[in-house]
Amino acid sequence: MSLPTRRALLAAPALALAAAAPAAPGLQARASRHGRFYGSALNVDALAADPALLVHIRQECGILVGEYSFKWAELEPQPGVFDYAKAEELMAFAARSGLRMRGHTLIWHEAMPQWLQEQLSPATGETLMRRYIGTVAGHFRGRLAHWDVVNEPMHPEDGPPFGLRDTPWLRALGPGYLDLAFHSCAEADPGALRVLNEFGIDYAIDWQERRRVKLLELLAHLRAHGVPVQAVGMQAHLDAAERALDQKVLERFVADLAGLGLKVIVTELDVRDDGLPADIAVRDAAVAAHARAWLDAVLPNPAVLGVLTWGLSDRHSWLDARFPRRDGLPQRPLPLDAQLRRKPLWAAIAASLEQPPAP
Ligand code: 9MR
Repeated sequence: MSLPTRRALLAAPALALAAAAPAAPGLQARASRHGRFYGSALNVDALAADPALLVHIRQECGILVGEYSFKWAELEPQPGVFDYAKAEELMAFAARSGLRMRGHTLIWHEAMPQWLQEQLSPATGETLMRRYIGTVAGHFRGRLAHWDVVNEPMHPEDGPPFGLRDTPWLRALGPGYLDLAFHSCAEADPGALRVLNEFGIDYAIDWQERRRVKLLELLAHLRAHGVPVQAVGMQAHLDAAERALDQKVLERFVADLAGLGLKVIVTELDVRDDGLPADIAVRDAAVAAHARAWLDAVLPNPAVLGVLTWGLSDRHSWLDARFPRRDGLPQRPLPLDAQLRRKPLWAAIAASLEQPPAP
């Protein structure tokens, strides 16, 4: 087979070229060489609105997670009225694309429906939690690879034991809400890996060090008391302008998690660049180098099962609304740019995933 001439390439319709998925193996292909996975969060709206993105999702990913569609406010908008329509759209896309799904998330202090915030009390908490997890995890039983059973439970500054965040669940049930959540999930869908998912555990700065220390204490306690937590999700919402990335600290933390018998998943990787200059090449290089340094510290540990980014393309990221750049430019936090071209961050993730974990 002869290669197309430069003239033929130039003559090819630009649209066809732009729509074609890249031929080189995607991130999942690279991750799977060492038995790991790569995946992305996907917003259900993209299924109808962005077919070009879906081509690349299939090319790069082995697993997906709904960005919003599996949260309580979405699944049970009114008491006892369950609506799985959007979650099932994502499940169907994943199934016909040969992709696995993660469930995100059962118990969280955000995305709670209004009625739940009103009803949740020490008198109702246990029943509400048991019923919700039993119903929802039961509905998806056998179809999800993992559940983020409890999301973002840590906030040592709040004062409750174990560095736990002062949330409606904590106030209703005390620290035992975690036990109840993990046990209920284990009962309803024993095959889904049960994950505690957390952010702000990435850097060698005081408030994050406190979170790591307290999280390890909490997990040691849960494990010692037979609570069936099986993995920790390190969200990895990184900041390219943060200088306190200490690979030794990260290595130690992941080793400590593994020492408790836990698996680790990088669940929501992205790299904000609002602290960097406008120049795209400068930004892309800094974002890639930052993620590479973080991943190269975490991924060598064989307890790490895989990596997901919080979106695949810069077309859509929560960061633009949450941390808008002062110059008004869109952030460039994800592996593909807004035209769905692979960026230096893509290459950094690929290279880090390709290195064999330590034996
Ligand atoms: O990206 C998500 C955004 O679209 C939602 O409005 C928001 C609230 O449900 O959640 C965002 O995703 C968060 C995730 O669920 C948990 N970790 C932090 C993520 C970014 O805020």
